[in-house]
Amino acid sequence: MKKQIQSLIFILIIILSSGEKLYNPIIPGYHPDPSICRVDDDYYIVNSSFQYFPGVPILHSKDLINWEHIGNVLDRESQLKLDGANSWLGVYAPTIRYHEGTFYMITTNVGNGGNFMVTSKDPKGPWSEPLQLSQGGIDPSLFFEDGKVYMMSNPDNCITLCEIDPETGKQLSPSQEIWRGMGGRYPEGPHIYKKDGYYYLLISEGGTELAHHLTIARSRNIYGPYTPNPNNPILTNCSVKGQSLQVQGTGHGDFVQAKDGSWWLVFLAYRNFGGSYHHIGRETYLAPVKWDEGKWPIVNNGNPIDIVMDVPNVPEKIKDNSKSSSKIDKNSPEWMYIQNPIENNYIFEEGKLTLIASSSTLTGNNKPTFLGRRQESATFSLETEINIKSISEGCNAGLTVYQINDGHFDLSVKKSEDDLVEVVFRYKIKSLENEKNVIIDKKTEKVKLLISSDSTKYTFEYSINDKKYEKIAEHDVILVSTEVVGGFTGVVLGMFAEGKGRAKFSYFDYIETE
Ligand code: 6LW
Repeated sequence: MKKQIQSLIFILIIILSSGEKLYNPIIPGYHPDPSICRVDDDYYIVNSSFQYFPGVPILHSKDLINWEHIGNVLDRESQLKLDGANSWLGVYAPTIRYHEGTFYMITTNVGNGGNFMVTSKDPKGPWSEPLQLSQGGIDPSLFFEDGKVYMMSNPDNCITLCEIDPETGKQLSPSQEIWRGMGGRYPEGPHIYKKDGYYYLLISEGGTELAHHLTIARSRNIYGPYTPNPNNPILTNCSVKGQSLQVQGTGHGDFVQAKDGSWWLVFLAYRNFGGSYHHIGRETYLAPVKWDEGKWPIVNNGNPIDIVMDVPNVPEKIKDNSKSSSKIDKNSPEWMYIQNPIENNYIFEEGKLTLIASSSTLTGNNKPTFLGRRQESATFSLETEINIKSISEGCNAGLTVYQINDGHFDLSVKKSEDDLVEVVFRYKIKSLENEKNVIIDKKTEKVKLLISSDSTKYTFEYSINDKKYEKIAEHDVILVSTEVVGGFTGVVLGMFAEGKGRAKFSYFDYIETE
């Protein structure tokens, strides 16, 4: 009863605080390939995570607008091996589904084992050990009906369906091709929904870049034949109406029906900054869907997606103050390692972190010592402090603006074996590399490092013993954009240590300044 009253009060608050504008993205920063499910009043979204550990962030919302990162589905090495993974590999698009008291998450580990599924009664975890699945392709999804569990994915550029045993993962029926899409490249991201006697098959085409779009087909039989919607694509910004918008690359979506019967689509898109470039990754968006009985779904009235859209009765975005600053906290789900961490290289104390350098550099990408969080706002400032006494000879430690192992800016403090102390700014942008060093007094006690962005540039500064900040470099954000350095992720802001020995970070202050 108490729970029902709480839910009623919450719904009342939402109605009273609803507006006419929908602000996107609903989950900013690198959160691609969203999949969603609703259980009563609660919504859950999962995203792909690629080379980062833990994998597959899971977020919770009561209203589709305000989201909280509640955990990560794959948080043990036994569930997720990331040997050799970079921003092109690792965990691709996941699907989340809820069926008869159990949550299912199915995804692909590209480079380390392929398709697998985990389950849990509680979305916060712990999730089960993985069940390996034999059907290939990427972007697996699940559909439950009459005691049967169907899996779909896209081997050989064709959406393919089979039946599986959810207890063992064993394939129970042959893989059968069901749709090749409308002829766009990379038919992927399939999901099946049953509505008004039809099986609707939603997919992405065009690849995850500018031409990305969503198409849909339907059939009275789950195995087809599927008839395409004459009005495909049902979502695209790659059109005359969408061509000048900052939001591009709309695709990879999943429908959800709210308790009031309304339909919504979550999907990915990216925001361009400084031209046709995006650097903070593919983000999670929301749009209203009109889906009348027996008819095809219409997304956002057939209009392209913008940052602000007129949508009636949308819950208000409540500014989450905890997001404006990040603390070093081992237990907070936002923190990520590159590949499986070497646990002993990370010593957490209240708000502080000692990093022990691994033998790999960031560029070398073999379990480098790194801890970071997504850049979720185009404008931000990030500061840390390193006590000079805490750095070992031979250690280079600092902050990184990291897109991929061959695409990052780094600002650090380095102690050489001859006790020389330097502030180092360097970049690695594909085959371009450079380093700028400022020698500082050995008697310096502490160095502060500051990275900020106004959405078009990153500025790199340092301060010696609390004196005024000095700028060491400033570079266009587009240099670490997906268009320049590649990968499927977005910028992650992190601390790293290379070389030998250790260094202690006194804090990590990330503040969104938008
Ligand atoms: C993902 C595919 C896609 O698995 O890109 O945008 C791939 N869509 O569906 C990596 O995110």
